[in-house]
Amino acid sequence: MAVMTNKAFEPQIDVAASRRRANHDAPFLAAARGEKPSRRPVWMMRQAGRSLPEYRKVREGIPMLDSCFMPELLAEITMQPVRRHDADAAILFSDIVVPLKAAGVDIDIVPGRGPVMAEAVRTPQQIAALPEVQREQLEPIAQGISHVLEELRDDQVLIGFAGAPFTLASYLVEGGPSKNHETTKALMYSQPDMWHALMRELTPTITRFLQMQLEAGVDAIQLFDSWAGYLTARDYREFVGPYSKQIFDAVRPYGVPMIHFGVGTGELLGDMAIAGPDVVGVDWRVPMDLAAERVTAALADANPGLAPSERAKALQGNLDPAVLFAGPDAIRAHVTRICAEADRAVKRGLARGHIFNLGHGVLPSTEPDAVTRAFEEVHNL
Ligand code: 1CP
Repeated sequence: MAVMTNKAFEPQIDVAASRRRANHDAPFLAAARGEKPSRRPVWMMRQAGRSLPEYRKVREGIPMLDSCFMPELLAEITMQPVRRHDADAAILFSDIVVPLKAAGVDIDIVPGRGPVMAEAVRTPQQIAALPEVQREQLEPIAQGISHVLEELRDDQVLIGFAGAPFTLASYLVEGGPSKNHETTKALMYSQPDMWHALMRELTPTITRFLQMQLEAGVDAIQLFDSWAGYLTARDYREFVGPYSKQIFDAVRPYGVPMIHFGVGTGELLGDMAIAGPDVVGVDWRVPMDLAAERVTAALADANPGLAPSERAKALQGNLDPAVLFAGPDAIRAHVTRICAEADRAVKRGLARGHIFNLGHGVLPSTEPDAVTRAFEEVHNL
């Protein structure tokens, strides 16, 4: 069926309210914009939390979702990996379910498991009853962002984020983490109207979560569609991509780099680029130069009028998180290979720049020193 736009969804853009800093020389921003960075920027998904002893110490006795609403604590956790690893970007310590929690949805993060719903969302009534988050409900996070910005150096950036509608919907429909996302897909295939209604309910809340972060001063945003890789390109185009595109369209006026990432999305890279980000995140399964070819080919196909330079996006990625367990020689070899692949794409005009990252998040048992070493290798190249 055709995707209906939500008539009630008219995002209130307040670019003037943004408290962004003037950090134009930050390597992250240069790479994202296709300028030459003073060094290759690097940060890692899930760099905050999990693997760090200093994180486990400050979180002791505090439930995960409570910590996301404590301004000083969330700022401290956001800064820990930046101090330890000399990262070029901080990623806001939060979670993709935070806007739902803030809006009053009964959801918790269960240690060792992840987000779990008190009640899975599977009926039209439950979908219609999903609350839309209000700006005031997110105030502690805006305060936390201010604290982070006070501590970051001018050449470091703060990345805000949100979960994309599909990935968020998966937690709601399944009721928690899922291996195969079968209930979610069953809803999508058997009751498409209900699926689209769910997407339309989630899109404004996700947009508002990002707007709050942008107005509080984040320098870039990342839309995590972590589980989109479970879909075919055809399904992605019909059921998912249009809503992620609405979100990118809504926050583009803030003028900060926008990143789009999902796991196992080698077959979707082109469609995820078409949704409208400036930077495409690549998981570790696809070499960076091949990823660049897929992105530019899809954009050229979708819009034959685009100049070749407009087709090239910046790329982010793509070290396999498992390599961090393989010792210094393997880390150096893989970092060198990935940077060479990305540089090749840039030289051929297929990518605007490279932001080094993992192909997915830092695994909880990763040795923090291995992470520091990988950051050094990237900076020393
Ligand atoms: O008690 C704890 O420490 C809980 C573990 C934890 C942490 C540290 C969860 C539960 N979330 C987070 C923080 C978090 N979540 C961050 C900030 C930290 C950083 O990146 O450095 C971010 C960006 C997220 C985003 C997130 N949450 C995603 C998208 C990123 C990805 O990994 O693909 C997803 C899918 C979630 C859901 C989630 N939250 C937590 C867990 C364990 C999970 C995954 C569960 C599953 O497998 O479905």
